[in-house]
Parts: sequence; structure tokens; C-alpha cells
Amino acid sequence: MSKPEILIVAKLWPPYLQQLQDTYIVHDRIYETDPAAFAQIAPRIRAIAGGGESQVTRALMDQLPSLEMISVFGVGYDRYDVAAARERKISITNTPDVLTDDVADMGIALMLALSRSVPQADKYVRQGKWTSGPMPLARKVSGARLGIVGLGRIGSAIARRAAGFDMSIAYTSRNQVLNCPYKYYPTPAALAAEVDFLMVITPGGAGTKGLINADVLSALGKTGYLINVARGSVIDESALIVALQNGVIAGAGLDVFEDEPNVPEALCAMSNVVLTPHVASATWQTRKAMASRAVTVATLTFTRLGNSGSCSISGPRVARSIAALSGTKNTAC
Ligand code: NAP
Ligand code: 8YV
Repeated sequence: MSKPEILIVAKLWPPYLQQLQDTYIVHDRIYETDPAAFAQIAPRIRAIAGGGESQVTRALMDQLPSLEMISVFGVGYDRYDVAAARERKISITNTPDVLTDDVADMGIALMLALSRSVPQADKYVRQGKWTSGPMPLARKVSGARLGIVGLGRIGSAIARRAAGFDMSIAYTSRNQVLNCPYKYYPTPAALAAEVDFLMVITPGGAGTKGLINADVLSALGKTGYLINVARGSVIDESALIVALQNGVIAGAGLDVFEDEPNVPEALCAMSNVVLTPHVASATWQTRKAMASRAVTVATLTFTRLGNSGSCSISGPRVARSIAALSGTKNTAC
């Protein structure tokens, strides 16, 4: 039997790309590099593979009459047209759970780096400024108040880590989590008013666009810090820049941005901001686990173990197969 042909829509992690190339006939972003050749092979494409930040539109799917599956190397799929996929019963699969620890670790890392001025302290030593006197004092994290926007898999893992710092923990989400020990606030603004650190970890997309706006930042207040490891779209970036420039909040730790990889010059220029280039899940260990999960789900789907279902997004059959294989389960709170 001939190998399935698949379309890659992002610059994928090379070992993952290699795994795909070993198993499938891979067309890597050919629609961008050679539209005429793409038109020739498009009718044979059975799957799309992309990353969490990739965009897959209805228009692209419309050019692929044999499309059966979309595989997301990541947990977020906010730039994939899920409605268009569902209309055609195209499975969308993603890689939740295996990256939860890393993203939670990075949320905590950004909170500590920001409050304790770690990047600034490193520069201080390297630039020889220590000999002229001590650095300005920082902000204590242990015992402070943490607010989590989105208490899902990653939000809950952040909460568990923060408990180790004796932080008081509160959260907001659309639904209150049952039997959860953390205090619930119905809106981000209500939560922001009661915390020192506001950690954002919701999905991106239309449902959360601009969720953290000028009102929320003003509620967080001039001693409050914002950390975003979710998606750039969840924060009103212009409002954030104005808030940082005017001392409306104390600082921000950001792993994600509205127009990646372009980061506003204004953010780069501010010393009360810590910036990372969307690397929250970027460790060798987690990338390997994500690749293994993505390839396993794709194989299951192509071998018809659950071709009408998908992993965690739109159907239970493959999700069950994967849970059985990997022993994973969803845990919130
Ligand atoms: P998850 O388990 O689905 O949790 C998402 C949480 O967000 C849920 O608690 C959900 O609760 C809440 N939520 C959704 N819409 C909301 C809204 N409008 N207002 C408030 N809360 C809302 O997902 P996860 O595995 O924790 O991943 C979360 C997100 O992290 C991903 O979708 C992705 O965008 C991002 N991420 C980023 C990186 C990175 O590299 N920086 C890596 C991995 C993931 P309700 O449904 O009750 O509202
Ligand atoms: C990845 C992510 O960096 O999982 C997500 O939603 O944003 C990150 O884990 C990304 O998916 C790799 O392309």
C-alpha cells in the first residue's frame, strides 16, 4: 500500500519532521514555495501537520478534497478552523498533557524572573555595575497572592507549583471548578483586583481575544505583575504597553505575543518586562513526547482505529486509545 501524502504547514521541529518523513510522503509548505506543484498534489493530501501557532483556514482545507486529519504539534489550536473541519468530519488531533509540566514551569520561571529581576541582575554583573553598588530591591514571591486566568491542565499545574511557594491561589474561568480549594472569581477584573501576580493560561482564539484589557490591568494595579504563557491574543497588547509605560501595573512576563515573531519595540525597551520567544514547552524531553504522541495518534487514525474521532478536540475514540497507550488523564484543580 502506498504511503499517505501529508502537507506540513509550519517549520516543524526537525526530529519530528524526520519521523513524519519516515512514515509518510511529506510536502513541506509547498503551497507557499510552489503553488503550481501544490495544485498537482493537493487532491492526494490526506493529512495536514502543523504547530500550535500555525494557521489552517477553510480556504486551505477547501483545496484538499481527500483531507481526513489535521495533526497539531501542540495543545492550542486556536488558529485552525475547527468548524470547517467538523463540517467535513476531518479529525483534528493535538498533544495535550505531555507539555503541561513544562509550560507550568515556564509560568513560574517568568514570575520569579520578573519579580526578582533575574535578567537585569545577570546584566548587572556582566556589565560590571556591581562594583558601583547594589541593585535596587526586588519583590518577594513566596507568600504572595497568585491569580490564575484559566484553571485547566496547565493552570492547575501552575497552582500546584505555586502552593510550594506558600502563595494564596485564586482563579477565574467561565465555569467554576467543582471541589476546588482555590477561591473563584467570575471575571478577570474581579480576580486581578485581589492578587499580586496574574497568570494567564487560557486557550487563544475568538473566545478570549482581548480578555485581559485596560480595565483588568487597572484592577491589577501599580504593584501587580502580569504573566502570559497562553496566547498573545488573550492580552490587549496596546493596552498592556500603555499600562506598563504609565505605571498602571508593575511589570509583565511574556512568552507569547500578538504578532509572533514580531515583538513591539516598546516592550523590548522596558526594563520591567521579561520576554521569551514562545518557548514554554520547548525542552528536548517534551518535544520528544509531543512528537511521539502526534505520530502515534496519526498512525491510529490512518489505521482506522478511530478515523471518525480525534484526540481531545472533537471525538472520544482516538482519545481513549491514546489515554490507554500513554496512561494520561485530564486533571483540573
Ligand atoms: P485546558 O486544560 O483546556 O485549560 C484551559 C482553561 O481555560 C480552562 O480552565 C477553561 O475553563 C479556561 N478558559 C477557556 N476560555 C476562557 C475564558 N473565556 N475565560 C476564562 N477562562 C477560560 O488547556 P491547557 O492544556 O491548560 O492549555 C491552555 C492553553 O495554553 C492552550 O490552549 C495554549 O493556547 C496555551 N499554551 C501555550 C504554550 C506556550 O508555549 N506558551 C504551550 C502550551 C499551551 P472554562 O472552559 O471553564 O472557561
Ligand atoms: C508549542 C504551543 O510551542 O502547545 C501549544 O499550544 O503553543 C507550544 O507548545 C507549539 O505548539 C509548537 O509549535
